Amino acid sequence: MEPEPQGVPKRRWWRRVPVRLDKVSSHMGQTLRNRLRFGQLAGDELYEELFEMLLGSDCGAPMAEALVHGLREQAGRERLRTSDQLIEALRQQMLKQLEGPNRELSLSGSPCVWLVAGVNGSGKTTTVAKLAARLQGQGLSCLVAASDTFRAAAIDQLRRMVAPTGAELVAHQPGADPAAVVFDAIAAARARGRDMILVDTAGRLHTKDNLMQELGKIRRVVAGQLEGQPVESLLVLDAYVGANAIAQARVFGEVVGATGLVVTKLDGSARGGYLFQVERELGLPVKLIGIGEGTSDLADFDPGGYVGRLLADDERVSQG
Ligand SMILES: Nc1nc2c(ncn2[C@@H]2O[C@H](COP(=O)(O)OP(=O)(O)OP(=O)(O)O)[C@@H](O)[C@H]2O)c(=O)[nH]1
Ligand SMILES: [Mg+2]
Repeated sequence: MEPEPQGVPKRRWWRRVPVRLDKVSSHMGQTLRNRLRFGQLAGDELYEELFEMLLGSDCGAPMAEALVHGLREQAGRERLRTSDQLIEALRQQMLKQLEGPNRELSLSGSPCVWLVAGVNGSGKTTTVAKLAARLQGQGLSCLVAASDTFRAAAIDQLRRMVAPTGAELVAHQPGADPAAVVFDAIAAARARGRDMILVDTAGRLHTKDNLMQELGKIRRVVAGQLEGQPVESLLVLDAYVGANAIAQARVFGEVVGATGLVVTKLDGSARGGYLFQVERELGLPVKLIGIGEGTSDLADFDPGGYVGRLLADDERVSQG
């Protein structure tokens, strides 16, 4: 018997990986900086235009309003005048909206199970492969459960993407019971002493009820085998789809007991503000962001770096 609880050493292996956020659009920040710098914006017009820019970046109206209101108040109170002062105040307002939630990914449990769910095409399978690559790279052995048995091609896609990561795949035939795949993955992880199980799930089924029942069953199997698990149920959202996906995501999130969000396809999307909106609307922390199709294009969501990118901090540097 190990005297030390399982999972404690694992936690040390999960290191925050700094990923450059160059691929996240800084269009809004660039425009704002330029217009402020050339004195094109002042007074009411500044706040109206900022509101429009925030809406355009997909922050959602309530969040855009909160940010503009907060900035306006701070600017008055602190008598802010220069473009740099205003940008700094906007940064503080944005960070205030993002502070609070715990964005850590739990590694507890032996094996530790992470479930990945979300509407079709949002990037679940790609995210599972990215997580496998990252965890394997940090010395954690992963089993990937191919629980999207709905489409034959889904299992092949997962096999292809996971193979280079060194993680092992547990798969059944197309059409098999997705919960049975998870059951086998747990047995295999125990027998082989693997650290983690990553579960890829289907995004579509014939009916929504069917899908929801299936996800509920997967959760029950995991909970029955490993008390209190899965420790992470990650809900994947596509930044390109934006606000339309939120209602659907809410239903998924409730069924899988979501612990956090993964927002994918932020690379090149002008909808960088979407993260503010999903956190507010879904009441869940964004834990990871997808910034490309490659297996290394996954970043921890770090509010400071992210807001800096949105506000085009590199523009400030290039201005000297
Ligand atoms: N640009 C970009 N593309 C991404 C990202 N994540 C996923 N994709 C692409 O999005 C498409 C769908 O990704 P999948 O991982 O298959 O999505 P899924 O949710 O598993 O899809 P279904 O299983 O059909 O529901 C693929 O073409 C991916 O390469 C990302 O962060 N950035
Ligand atoms: Mg998939």
